[in-house]
Amino acid sequence: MTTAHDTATAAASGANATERFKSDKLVGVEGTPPERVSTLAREVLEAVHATIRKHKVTYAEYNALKAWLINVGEDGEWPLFLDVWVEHVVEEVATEHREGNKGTIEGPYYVPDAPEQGSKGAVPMREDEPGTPLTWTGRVTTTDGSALAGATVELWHADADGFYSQFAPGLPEWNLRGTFTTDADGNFEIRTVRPASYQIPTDGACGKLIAAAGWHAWRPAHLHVKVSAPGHELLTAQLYFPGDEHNDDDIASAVKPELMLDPKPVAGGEAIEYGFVLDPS
Ligand code: MBD
Ligand code: FE
Repeated sequence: MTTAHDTATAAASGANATERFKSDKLVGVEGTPPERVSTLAREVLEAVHATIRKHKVTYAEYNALKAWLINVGEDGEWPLFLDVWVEHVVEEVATEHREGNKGTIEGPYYVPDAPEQGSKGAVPMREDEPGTPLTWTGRVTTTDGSALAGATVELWHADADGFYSQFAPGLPEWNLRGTFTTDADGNFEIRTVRPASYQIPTDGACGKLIAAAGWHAWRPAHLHVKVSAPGHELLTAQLYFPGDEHNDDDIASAVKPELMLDPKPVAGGEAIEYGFVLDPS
């Protein structure tokens, strides 16, 4: 039997992430004053120049860098590279004013418009979906504690083998991706399965960097969410499971103590309780 394991490649998931990004995001610097573009570009380049001087970078190393950067593009891994090693600082700066829930990075595998499941239901999954069943209950409130009815909770996560639908082959289109809407009291209840820890693709340019540097390629198991309500800031977050061996050395630096779940064993699986507090916009 052919499984996603046998056929998932960096080139395939990277190309998907690149196409996805190009179709979803408004990209451009229109409206950004030239002084700001100049400052940012100059300071990034100055940091590169300083590194070259400090470490006396050789022509061999410079050419290896050039070849590697070309590979990142060829493998479609710019979304992966940037989201793993850069996005966490952008997220930190963007959300430092918040009083509500802590968030974290979006990463490369979000897809908008996942199927609507109401306030209570299961995410789309295969009949024999592997993994420990999870029942997740929670409430969405605003910073003064009042419930937000009709708030949207979008959930997406890897399966029990660490694969994301639409980025690894062989999975139903919306597997483990769903959109939920809070009820009149701000509550939701979601049934899904526990995801596995995630290893970023090792056969592409990012994997080459990791191997050459002697790093590891792992993210701890996580559930991705986007939570939104009219008049409130969009919250993008990930929730983590205690005891995962990569909670303390996530390659994407995206774990925060506030985002740790506390799963309780129940008949037929585990129950988790986690709600969200949104900042008024
Ligand atoms: C992921 O699943 C992820 O969440 C991030 C941030 C980067 C790579 C893969
Ligand atoms: Fe992820």
